[in-house]
Amino acid sequence: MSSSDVKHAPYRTKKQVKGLSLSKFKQQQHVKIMIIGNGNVGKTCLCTRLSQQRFPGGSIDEYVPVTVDPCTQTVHFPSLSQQHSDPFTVELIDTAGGEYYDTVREQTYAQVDLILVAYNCVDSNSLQNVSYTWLPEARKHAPQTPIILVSTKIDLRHNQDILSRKMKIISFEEGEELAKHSHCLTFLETSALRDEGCNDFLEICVKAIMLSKRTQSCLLQ
Ligand SMILES: Nc1nc2c(ncn2[C@@H]2O[C@H](COP(=O)(O)OP(=O)(O)O)[C@@H](O)[C@H]2O)c(=O)[nH]1
Ligand SMILES: [Mg+2]
Repeated sequence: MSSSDVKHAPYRTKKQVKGLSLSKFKQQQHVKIMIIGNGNVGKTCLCTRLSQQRFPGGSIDEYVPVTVDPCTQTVHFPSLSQQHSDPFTVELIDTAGGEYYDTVREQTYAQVDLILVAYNCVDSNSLQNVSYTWLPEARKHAPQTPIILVSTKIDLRHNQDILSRKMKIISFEEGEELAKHSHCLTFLETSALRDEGCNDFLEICVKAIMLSKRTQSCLLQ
């Protein structure tokens, strides 16, 4: 099936996705999520924040890793536990560029329930590559899989160095516009460093997956 034949669930705001009740959905206890985007946009730091509730190395200066190993974790969402008595597991798969990693990444697309496409909100090149590289690659290998567009490092919008260098700062509205236009399911902004937009991030991912599965099963009937 080519990507043009696929009907994706319509764009929803973060609030709309978060407000969904999981009890409406056929339950799936284990989901797999991968993250893609330019090198250095903060994918590994976001995965570490989401899975281990910390920033790698503790601070920017001590930062080392290129990728984190795929990590499966049981997620306890306060708002989900009332709707869900069984534990819910989310497997987060980090990725990187380079020849070896390209093959691994391409093989991973077929296995995941959701793709996070990340860009850094003070790096226009990383945003351009969302349209030129990452969304086309994701749609090619996984035409039906829902995508969430993710803006990273939003703490840098207030960084004195960035402000004094008059660098272009990509706004929430610009990110949301691209997400709508590209048929992403929603748009989320994060700072792994300052732990902003991270504590309900996986809850929204899980709800986005369920929403997308429901849309696709309705379309098949
Ligand atoms: N200011 C800021 N820096 C970050 C944040 N997340 C990651 N970084 C820094 O950005 C660089 C690249 O991060 P990394 O997670 O390795 O990017 P990846 O190549 O996309 O996996 C590192 O120097 C991190 O310390 C963030 O939320 N805020
Ligand atoms: Mg990395």
